Amino acid sequence: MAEMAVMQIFFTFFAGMGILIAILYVKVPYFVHDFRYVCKMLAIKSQRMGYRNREPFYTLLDRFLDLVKSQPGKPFILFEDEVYTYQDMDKQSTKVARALKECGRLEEGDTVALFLGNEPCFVWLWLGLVKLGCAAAMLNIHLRSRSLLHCFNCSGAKVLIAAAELQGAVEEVLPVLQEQGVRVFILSEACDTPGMESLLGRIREASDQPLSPQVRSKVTINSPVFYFYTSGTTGLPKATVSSHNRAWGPALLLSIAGVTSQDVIYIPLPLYHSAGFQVGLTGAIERGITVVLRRKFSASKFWDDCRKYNVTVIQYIGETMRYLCNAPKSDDDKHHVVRRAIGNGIRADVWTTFLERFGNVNIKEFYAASDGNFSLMNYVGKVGAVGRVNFIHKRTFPYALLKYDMEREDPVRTSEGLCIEVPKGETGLLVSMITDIAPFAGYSGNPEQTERKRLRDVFERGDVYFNSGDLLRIDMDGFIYFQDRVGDTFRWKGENVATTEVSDILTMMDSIQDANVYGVTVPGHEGRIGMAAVMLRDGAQFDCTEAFVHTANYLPSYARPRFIRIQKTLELTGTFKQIKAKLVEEGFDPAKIQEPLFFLDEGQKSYIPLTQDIYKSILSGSVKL
Ligand SMILES: *[C@@H]1O[C@H](CO)[C@@H](O)[C@H](O)[C@H]1NC(C)=O
Ligand SMILES: CC(=O)N[C@H]1CO[C@H](CO)[C@@H](O)[C@@H]1O
Repeated sequence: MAEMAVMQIFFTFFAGMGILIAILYVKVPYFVHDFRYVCKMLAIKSQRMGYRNREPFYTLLDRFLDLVKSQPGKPFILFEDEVYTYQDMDKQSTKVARALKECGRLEEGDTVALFLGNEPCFVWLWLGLVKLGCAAAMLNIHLRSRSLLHCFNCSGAKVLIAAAELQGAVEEVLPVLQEQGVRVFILSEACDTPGMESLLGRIREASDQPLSPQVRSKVTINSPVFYFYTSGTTGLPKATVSSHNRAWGPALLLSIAGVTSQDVIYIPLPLYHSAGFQVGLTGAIERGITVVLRRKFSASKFWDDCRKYNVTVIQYIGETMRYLCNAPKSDDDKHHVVRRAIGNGIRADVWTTFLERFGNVNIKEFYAASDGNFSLMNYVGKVGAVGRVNFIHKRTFPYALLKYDMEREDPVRTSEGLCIEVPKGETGLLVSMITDIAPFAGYSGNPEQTERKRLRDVFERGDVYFNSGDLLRIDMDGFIYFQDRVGDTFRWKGENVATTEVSDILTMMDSIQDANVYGVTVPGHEGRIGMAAVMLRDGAQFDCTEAFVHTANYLPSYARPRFIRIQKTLELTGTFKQIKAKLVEEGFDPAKIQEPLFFLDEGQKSYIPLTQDIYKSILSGSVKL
């Protein structure tokens, strides 16, 4: 009898569970995905707690050194026809550390700026620096003159290491660097320029005997390990610092995205950006996998590389996915073993085309504010979304979409001075609460810019949120979609452009009194291309060639305004902010704009009048932008 009763209880229990699961399945169709994601997040959280609580705490370098012990012969970096195993990278980075300690007189806690493109030595230079307890500042290789000096200086570095092919760019700023007592090393065999030293020979001659961990004994969990640059809302780029502790956040994204220790990842993105370096490279170290590193993304070589190296995971940005879809079709399109793609910025139309054309690749789109402390991941694979509202995630990292006034470029406030959350389906400004577990480290040496990213009195007096500067939308099923950037930055060719930086450069010209810089969309292109409305000084002429030379000298190519329109006056808001919305809408169509309109022609090395013919060629894609 007792047995019967027990059976009955069991039966009722399981039937009840069955019904519950069935209800959940109908009512909450993504329950399984949500549940798995929450479990994964909890596992990651406890993994990080474990790293933190170890004595001494566990860093990415410790992880790398463990891999060197456990899998010394496994390839770590494949580059062109070169193969570097985990052990090779360890030895090479030890040589770097020894060479720099000696001839660079580096001390624990120093910062060194790296100015080089994707190549294996990027990785061993960084590892070498970490072995010395130093941090690396990753300079964008497109930086020149003033922006190069600015970025170098805001990291506080006293040493610069540059690739041989960038020697010219360094020579331009060398007098200033020398005044500041900066030591400059070039990655070449020999260097005749006074004030620069060649480094390769010294690395080669250094011993590969492991250094005593004593040389980095003062490193704490909060010591900086790298600086990346972002174009925040205004001004020149800002350095965001990452500590050993914070570095684990992006390094664990591959794990969250389901990458296993058997995978091979393809990184065609620049290592001086945090996507390529932190998510891709340090993520690979966290997983202990092989990295196929490419100097520069190439749509025509992409799949050949994937086949050649048996790549299983690719890293992307929206632009690279669009280039792949625009490339000529081939019978081999589905012939590869790529099973996962991780990145951000893929548009819904490209996503659909990509899957149709290249087969069943699981696309894990994420959203991250690298300077903030907030990320979302589309763990369901819903086309077009960057993430999904997840109750537990939202409780742990509170965030909201706020009603935003596009004209005033500020969140809308109630009569009490508080912000308003938009209802589902409407677009709003993403803000995330700054808390102990989601801190905002701010920008190195730039308290004013740091404060601008803090939004206060959002839902209560005294609360503080991180202002992402991004507009997002949540649909009825809880999927989150990226809509646009606001304020003073736009993206072009995968790079962020700060409009005030560009207008500062334009107004350095004698003829230009004021400049209003913004981005305009071009059909078939991701992001926005730079455009400026400028007002000339009284009696001044717009000198097309001078303007070209000036922007080419001071701005990286992606930030140069491709279109310039001359206005008699620049329109301002009541609070003296420049009005951009109307200009953005008017775009660069000469038929619509009566004012003088110019186009930056790279072939002619000058701005030239934008005619209807040129306009048409741009739209049809026959003029390359
Ligand atoms: C890729 O896989 C094939 C078949 O498994 C193997 O023969 C080849 O050596 C692999 N190539 C690389 C670079 O690992
Ligand atoms: C979402 C996110 O990246 N959160 C991280 C913010 O920083 C803290 C401390 O550095 C981490 O513990 C969180 O995981």
